[in-house]
Amino acid sequence: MYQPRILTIQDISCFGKCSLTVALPIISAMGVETVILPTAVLSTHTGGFKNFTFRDLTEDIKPVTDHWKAENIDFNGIYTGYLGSFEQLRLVGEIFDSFGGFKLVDPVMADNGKLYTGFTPEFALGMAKLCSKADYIVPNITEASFMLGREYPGVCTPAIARDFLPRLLELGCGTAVLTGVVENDRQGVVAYDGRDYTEYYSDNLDAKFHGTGDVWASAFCGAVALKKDLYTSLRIAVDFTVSCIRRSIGDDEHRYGVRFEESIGELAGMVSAGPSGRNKKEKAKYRFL
Ligand code: PXL
Repeated sequence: MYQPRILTIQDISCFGKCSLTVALPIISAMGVETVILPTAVLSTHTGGFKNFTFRDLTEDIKPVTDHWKAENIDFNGIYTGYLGSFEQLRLVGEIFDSFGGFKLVDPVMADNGKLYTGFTPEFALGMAKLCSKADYIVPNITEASFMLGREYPGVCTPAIARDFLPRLLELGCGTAVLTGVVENDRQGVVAYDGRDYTEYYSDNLDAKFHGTGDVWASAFCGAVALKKDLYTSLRIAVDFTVSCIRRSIGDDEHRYGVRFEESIGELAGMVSAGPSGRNKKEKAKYRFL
């Protein structure tokens, strides 16, 4: 039976529950073969930790992908997350050109109006160029602001999302998804493919944990690889992320990452659950823009 295979390209933060240490288990749990290309190995992620180690693996990227080419290995999709340098952006662009499947770019760089340690506004423009080659991009509003050179508007409302999304599409991607959109007491995502806006919201849990963007993007990648429609893919990713956050609330020891391990068993059910969400009942329940 058909099993999709995706490649995910991002760092390994050994401690801290983000990037590859969440992408690999989450996408695998969805029944999708997950090939990894680590771009760097860090002792921890860079959010809130000091003196972390950083082993750059840029030099290994080309030999690894050359070997895959020689072995005729290919993919149904490629999902990129945290990338650490202009050279890595260039190499990933080459990989996009020479391997198959959908291309999903999570331009991991920033949150809450600020760039993460080590990133510059120029890097954000380089990331915007990589987005031109993507079928899907999934920035938060801070990353979108830096990539478009626009002022950070603060909380991303649905109206702000509708203002930003057409401009994100002008970067050249197929579908842009803004994550972290807040509508009253709900939080969710809004997508735009140049024709339709598609949105999905769940409860707005008043909690901030590191790595939730990576959890969301990983579940979204798995759902797209399984050929779920856009609405269903957004829904699976939001519902899974909310489940992970819910389990983590009150756990002040683990703000460096959510307790996704305890929710991972729910993913198989979310993936196999019937309707696409575009039937009448679902349409009545969730408002489309
Ligand atoms: O969660 C995103 C992420 C991934 N990888 C590294 C990070 C961060 C966010 O800070 O530092 C190394």
